[in-house]
Amino acid sequence: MTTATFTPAAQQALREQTVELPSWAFGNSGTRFKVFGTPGTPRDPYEKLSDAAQVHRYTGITPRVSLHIPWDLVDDYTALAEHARAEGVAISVINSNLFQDDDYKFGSLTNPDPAIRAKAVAHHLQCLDVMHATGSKELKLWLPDGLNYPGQDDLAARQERLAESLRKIYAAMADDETLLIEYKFFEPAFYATDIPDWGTSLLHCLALGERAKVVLDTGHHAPGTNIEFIVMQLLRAGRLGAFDFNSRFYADDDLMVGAADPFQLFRIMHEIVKADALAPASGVNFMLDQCHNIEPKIQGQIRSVMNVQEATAKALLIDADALAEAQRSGDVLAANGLLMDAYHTDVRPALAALREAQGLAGDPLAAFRASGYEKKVADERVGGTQAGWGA
Ligand code: PSV
Ligand code: MN
Repeated sequence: MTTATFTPAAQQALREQTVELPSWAFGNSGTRFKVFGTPGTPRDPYEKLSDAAQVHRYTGITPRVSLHIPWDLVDDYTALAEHARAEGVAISVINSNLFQDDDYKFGSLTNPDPAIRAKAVAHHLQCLDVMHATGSKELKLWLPDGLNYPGQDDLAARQERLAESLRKIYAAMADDETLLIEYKFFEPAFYATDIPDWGTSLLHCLALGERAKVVLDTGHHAPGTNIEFIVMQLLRAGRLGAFDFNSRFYADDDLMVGAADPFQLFRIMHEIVKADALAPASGVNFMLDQCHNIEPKIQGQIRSVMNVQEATAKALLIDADALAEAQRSGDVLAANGLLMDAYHTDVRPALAALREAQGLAGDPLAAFRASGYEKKVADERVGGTQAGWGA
């Protein structure tokens, strides 16, 4: 395998790249069959942020953490934000939760009952309060609403109710705050989901205004979907607000990004690099949305960040001029070959050198494993209840 050397521009892009971490990745998670506990798992949002800060300490590119409300409810968000800052990270996107309240059995923002819709809207106002106390500027909404059976409710009426609920949330937001609307094709609903695809999400965003943007989550598509096409189209429209990295073999598996299909990740990063959307200034928030059910959680996050960096570095290696020329002249094999050459280049030594030049360990995973942090927290975090979905 050829090894890479980065151009100064590629080095700069890799230095500027950031990836946001999800607080929930540090708590326990699992399937409906079993949730395995791990010694040292955080018991509250403070400990989750401390663990997230470890990922930033070793990778240097994960300075922000997403919270999920009410999983990350605390009495004092100013104190939580201060704790994050002291640990070296910042609280960023606030995620609402519309999927764990008994009232939402038949929908939240789309529910036929106006009182339940009002409750779901009010939850977003609570999330806005959290944003104001923490300095967050982005509110993320994933809508689990949908139907299990044809005829269960009126498909069009649900869209109208949704539009009205979203208008109320959007109207409560300040001019410098962004509403991120995530789509997912199925689960928990099996017949029809109310925001199943990027088109539906985009239509609602367009109706709301410029500060409403689409969230693309890798695991939220039918098998075989060309995700890089969607990335390209949303970037063209200026409406890709956030990208939830993870990988999947079957459905919404939430496994480590780059684990199932590193070539797909490379193709996605190619579109992002081409559209100049990599840098934080592009306005696209790249995040991990993952659950580490069986692997050590902090290590799983570090590995994921490294996988994103490797795919990005390979995308940055593509000879854009040669590619444009091959495309212009209709040289299909040369064009495809340029992508494959970049994909098959080993970028790991060059990335290690880049990290070392920034004062980081060349191998963040090995450095973290050798640090003793996991043993330290396992010894310290005795008693209490380990965090998981719902806490
Ligand atoms: C839904 O499956 C989702 O991707 C949304 O982003 C949620 O907020 C998140 O997972 C919870 O893990
Ligand atoms: Mn997601």
